[in-house]
Amino acid sequence: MDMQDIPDTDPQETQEWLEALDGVLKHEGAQRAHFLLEQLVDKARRSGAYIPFSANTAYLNTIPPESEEHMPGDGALEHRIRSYVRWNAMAMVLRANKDTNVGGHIASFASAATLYDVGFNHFWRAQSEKFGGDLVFVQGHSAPGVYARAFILGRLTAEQMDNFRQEVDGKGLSSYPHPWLMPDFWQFPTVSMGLGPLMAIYQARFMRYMKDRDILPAQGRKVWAFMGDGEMDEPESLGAISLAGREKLDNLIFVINCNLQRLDGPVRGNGKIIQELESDFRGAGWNVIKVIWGGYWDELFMRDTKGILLKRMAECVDGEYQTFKSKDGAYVRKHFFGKYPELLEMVATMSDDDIWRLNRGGHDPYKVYAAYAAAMKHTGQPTVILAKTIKGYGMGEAGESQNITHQQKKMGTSSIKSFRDRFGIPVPDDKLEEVPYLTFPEGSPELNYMREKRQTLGGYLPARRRKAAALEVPALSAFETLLKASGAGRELSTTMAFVRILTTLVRDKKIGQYVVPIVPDESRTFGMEGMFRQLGIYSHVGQLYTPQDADQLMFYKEDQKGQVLQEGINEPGAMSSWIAAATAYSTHGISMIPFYIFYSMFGFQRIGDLAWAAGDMRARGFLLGGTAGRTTLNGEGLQHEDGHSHLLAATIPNCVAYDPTYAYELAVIIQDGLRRMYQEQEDIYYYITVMNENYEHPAMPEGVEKGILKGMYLLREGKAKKNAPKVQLLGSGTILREVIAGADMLEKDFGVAADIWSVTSFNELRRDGLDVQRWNMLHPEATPRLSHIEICLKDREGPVIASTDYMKMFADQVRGMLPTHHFHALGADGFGRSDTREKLRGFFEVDRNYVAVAALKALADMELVPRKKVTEAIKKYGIDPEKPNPTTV
Ligand SMILES: Cc1ncc(C[n+]2csc(CCOP(=O)(O)OP(=O)(O)O)c2C)c(N)n1
Ligand SMILES: [Mg+2]
Repeated sequence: MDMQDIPDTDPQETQEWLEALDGVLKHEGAQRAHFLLEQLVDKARRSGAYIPFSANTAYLNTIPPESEEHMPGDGALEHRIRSYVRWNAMAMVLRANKDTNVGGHIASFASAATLYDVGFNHFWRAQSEKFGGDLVFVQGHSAPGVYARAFILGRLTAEQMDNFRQEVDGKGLSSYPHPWLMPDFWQFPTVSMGLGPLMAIYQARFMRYMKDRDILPAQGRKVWAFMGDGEMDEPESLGAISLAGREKLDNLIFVINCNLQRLDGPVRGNGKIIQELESDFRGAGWNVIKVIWGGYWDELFMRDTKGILLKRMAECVDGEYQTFKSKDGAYVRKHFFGKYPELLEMVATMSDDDIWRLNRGGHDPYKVYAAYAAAMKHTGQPTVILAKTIKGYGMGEAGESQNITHQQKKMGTSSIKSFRDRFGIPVPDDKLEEVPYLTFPEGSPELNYMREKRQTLGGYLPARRRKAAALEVPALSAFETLLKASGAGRELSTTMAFVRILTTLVRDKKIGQYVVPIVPDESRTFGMEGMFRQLGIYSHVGQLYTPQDADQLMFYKEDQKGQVLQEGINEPGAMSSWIAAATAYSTHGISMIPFYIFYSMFGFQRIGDLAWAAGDMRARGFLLGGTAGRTTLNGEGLQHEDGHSHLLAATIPNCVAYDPTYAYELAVIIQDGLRRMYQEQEDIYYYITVMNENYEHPAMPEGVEKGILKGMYLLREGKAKKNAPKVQLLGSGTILREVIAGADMLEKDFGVAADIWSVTSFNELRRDGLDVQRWNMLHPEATPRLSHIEICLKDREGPVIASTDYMKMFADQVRGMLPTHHFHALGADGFGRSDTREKLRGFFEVDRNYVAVAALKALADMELVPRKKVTEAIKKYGIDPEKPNPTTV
């Protein structure tokens, strides 16, 4: 039974207990009262009474009026400024949609205007010489409001405002916060709902990590994240809140704009989203500040001695609250207050307009200020502010509190007129249809006030820093041992090679401390457990226990100055940490070098949208897809064997992906990545697959570095007799070794000369090829340019056979770059399964046998060998031609 449904069987007794409590509160304080209450509950429970747990407090503001910190500054002036911002935000959407239909949102910001305004005027500190700055995640659909304010401040022009959502010709404004599109303005992409809250938590944690490791000074910086109430009822949004609570991230403030609606209708028509979120967050250890009611209600609360108003507030569901605000004062009187005679009596002297004016907390700057001020001061917990607002506030009949309001981008003149009147906007009737932008003249008190406020807080926001000081990255010679042959019988995997590179980097005097190894509970899988002891696992509280393996060399060492981020098992958390590290050059002005290694199968396909956001954010860092390939991770199976992560990586324009085979290739790729990202400060990030298959590694051949980076180089020239048929064999990752074996078989068994190419990146070859083709199309009479793959193969004879551990589509990417070559791609399409590598490679038809057969078949198609040679090879290599297609079984 809910608290509110339990009948009061003895009001006098109730009164006595309440008075006793009042006495304690008055004379001994809240802490003592809290102690006594907990004792009572504990006693009752231990006596066997069933007292269900509730993490909820009354449906009231958390901060009582007498405890509110008073807002400094000029409230009337701020109201006028906010009204102009509201108007311009609406105007830019209406104007942009007059003849373009490009869309935009009015209702979200209309509900959130006060929440942003108070922050801009009083709280959010910009990055400056002396101060690192607060990080503000703006909710995606509120972007027009942020542009509107920047416009009034002269940071954006009217032309830009008119080009809202029309970016192609330049001087446009992006639809939502996108650092890729507005790299000096937006810091955090938030419009893929759910990612903002998740990333904000890890930003706060990473900020603390940098501080604990003495890379950042302690400055009391905060991460502020705005989000919608609809956005907050999803796993991505709520899933990480327990981490923030557990780690006591008091540098984090969430502001949830509870306008009770999402896109289609109410968030919780039959319940109360604020109460639901309150218990979620309190249960997760957060400080919850509810800002439900505005100041006009305060007097009514004072008169509500019997708690009837509170009861009515508690029993109304959000669907009703929404409906009230879509009607008028008379409706609210009848349907809200009208339920109880005492309440009707309470508002008897109020006009319908007075009733209509009874405001919600999120629209009352004084209440919002008090909440923000309390959040800033709160220590030991993250804070969430649950602000109740009205969606489409001010839009009147065009959308206020209406289900259709989210996507409303047109408003009739009468709605614009009432908006004007409601906010006192000086636009005459005959100009209404034009919806002109408003500014405050130079020297006006409003403009001076706005500027002064921002000056006090260190400068304008949002603002994004594009570069940090360049790092001095080590030369390739730092990885010398990997450039040499591993030696006879000394086998290692590329994962082991990677760990050696990482170990070298963390020891580097210049950049070692900026390296951030990130592993999602998989260090032992990748042979990285040596780093536990060597670098320490980051923990804000250090290590409060003796680890079980304390007597061992590589014990599980947690440390406040630990460098390794040891994250949870599934990837969104670790990826969010990686993003925070990979954007530290911008958010903190210090380049960090994150290496996040994970099972490649649990990478892009699990956290694809975060990888996309990382591209948008211009993240710089390394992602390592471990245990990669469809057939290389023997024994696991369908869910673990990845045959497509490179294709997913290819969808991100600034993600550079490689599938190396040899330790020296990996060293060249990582060294160049360091140079490009941290020395040249290119806004790219790397995806590199590494494998757990052990084999010998040759020494780096002379002069191959450029080819490695461009995507392919000649590894071995075919050496068969004169006039022998020739083939070009391409391979990547571990399958390159099958290609080499296939080449040997072709030469030995069929006298075919096979040139072998190590393809480190089909993705890069394709990008380069497309770029060249585009140029050639647009310059039809110029000497055609050649792509890298064309340069490699132009003087080489014979068909091209490419084999990889990924879907055929992966190698097929270069088919169109080779118009004069016969091309055939082998690849591992279909669901994976468990077995040995050898069996799997036969099953998926990517092994040496298939390389040889495919090469012979291509030669037969070109009439360079007789067809019966292909049949002979099929027989000789034990291939069953009637074997089912692996994609179908
Ligand atoms: C991942 C994702 N799915 C869907 C959308 C489309 N979408 C945009 S806003 C919105 C509703 C937002 O409601 P709420 O979070 O309450 O924000 P409000 O506009 O009410 O402040 C939806 C479904 C999106 N942006 N991202
Ligand atoms: Mg909402």
